[in-house]
Amino acid sequence: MALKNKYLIDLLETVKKRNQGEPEFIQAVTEVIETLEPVIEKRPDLVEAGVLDRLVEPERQIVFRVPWVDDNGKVQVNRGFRVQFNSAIGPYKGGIRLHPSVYIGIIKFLGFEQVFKNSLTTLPMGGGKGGSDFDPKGKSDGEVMRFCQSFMTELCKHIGADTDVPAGDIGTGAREIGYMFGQYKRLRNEFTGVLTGKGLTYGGSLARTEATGYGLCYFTDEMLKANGKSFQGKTVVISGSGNVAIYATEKATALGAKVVALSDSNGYIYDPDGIDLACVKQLKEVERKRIKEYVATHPNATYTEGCKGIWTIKCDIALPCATQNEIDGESAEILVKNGCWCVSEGANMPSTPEAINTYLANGILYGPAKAANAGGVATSGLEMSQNSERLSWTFEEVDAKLHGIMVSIFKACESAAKEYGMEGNYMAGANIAGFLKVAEAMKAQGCV
Ligand code: NDP
Ligand code: 2IT
Repeated sequence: MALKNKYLIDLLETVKKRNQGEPEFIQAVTEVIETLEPVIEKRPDLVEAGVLDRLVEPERQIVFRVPWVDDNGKVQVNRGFRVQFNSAIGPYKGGIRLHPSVYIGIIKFLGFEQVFKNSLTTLPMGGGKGGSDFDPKGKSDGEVMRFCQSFMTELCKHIGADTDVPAGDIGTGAREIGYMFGQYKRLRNEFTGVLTGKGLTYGGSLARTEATGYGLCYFTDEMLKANGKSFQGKTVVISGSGNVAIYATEKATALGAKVVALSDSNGYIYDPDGIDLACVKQLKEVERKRIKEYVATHPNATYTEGCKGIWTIKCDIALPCATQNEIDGESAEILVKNGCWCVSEGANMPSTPEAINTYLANGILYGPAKAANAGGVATSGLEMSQNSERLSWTFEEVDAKLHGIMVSIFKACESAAKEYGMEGNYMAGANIAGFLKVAEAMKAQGCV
């Protein structure tokens, strides 16, 4: 999409100049600015208040050394990040990513998207993200614990239940959150809801583990229904085999679909009989093994090296649940050619701009990440509520609230897209609806 508005063209130029060497952040900002053009034309007051100029600059960025000692007694050093992007509508909120590819540009793109996503949830949460280039893969529990304790020793100075509340993301699950929570409590002598995704014995919420994958399917189901379709009897391909992929598989299957493929960064499995999720949970959640082990016990299934090939499998619905830019223009073309008619995003920014253009040009039902995967952080918001009132809700209560929130997010995307003349473009709808609440709050609070 080519921008026509001079103010937005100049703003994007400034963002590109100021954030050189951070292509993922520039990609995320470009998509939002492009879809906000009709809003900006209608709302000169927001331009006057400098809302967008402020929105593209994080409120605060913290970068720190994370030294820890490995099992051989050797000192290791990683780099830690927390980007506190926007607190207009609530305390900063967003996950912590532990992956060797992490650098400031990844954390900034994730923090920027989190601002809009959290706004869409209807809950009072600002946007933030953190992480480190530490790779938990192949590390012992002791090494992971020492890393997490060191990471939190610095991070604890910058977060708090009413300031900034981190959670999980790639490489950060219940184990890591537990070690971080323990260290925070010890350093601050405070038992508060400073992290979400906690274990159920110390303040975690039921259904938070399932929330992102379930929420993705609730959102997608609503999008399908609005277009006269459903999951029933459909073939689904899901990338990744981590937290989001596993619970998306569980819910899509419960809604009547057959999930035939999963992946990790080494390759993908294809099971024409439908994925045996109990086996995947055992392999990934308990044994921390690779997805290729699945075929050892499933003779009808095949394993193929390389993760990109998963998009060549014929399907009705594709749910990318691994990482950013995992579907490029070429993969999107193959999906369309093979008859795929719906792509809904569990991962953050899994589709390149070329892939998105291919979806839109071919009338694919496209559920954008900021809306489709918001169920995780929404349930984190529900965990914060439970922590504040020192009560725990039942699984059914949390799940029903999550379902209601995902339906309302779909409706917000649908109606914003329609109002601004882009009916059916839920990406534009998500960006616009997410933006407007934050923009009004920023304008009301003055130039801060
Ligand atoms: P996990 O760490 O549990 O799983 C990540 C999965 O994606 C693994 O199968 C991993 O494979 C694969 N993966 C990670 N990086 C790459 C890569 N560079 N190339 C190919 N495959 C890769 O993370 P989650 O399931 O929590 O997160 C998945 C996605 O969902 C991320 O984009 C995350 O930001 C997003 N998300 C997560 C939420 C949550 O609540 N957890 C909420 C909203 C979005 P391998 O094991 O080989 O690394
Ligand atoms: O990308 C995301 O929304 C998350 N990783 C979840 C963040 C959270 O605070 O639950």
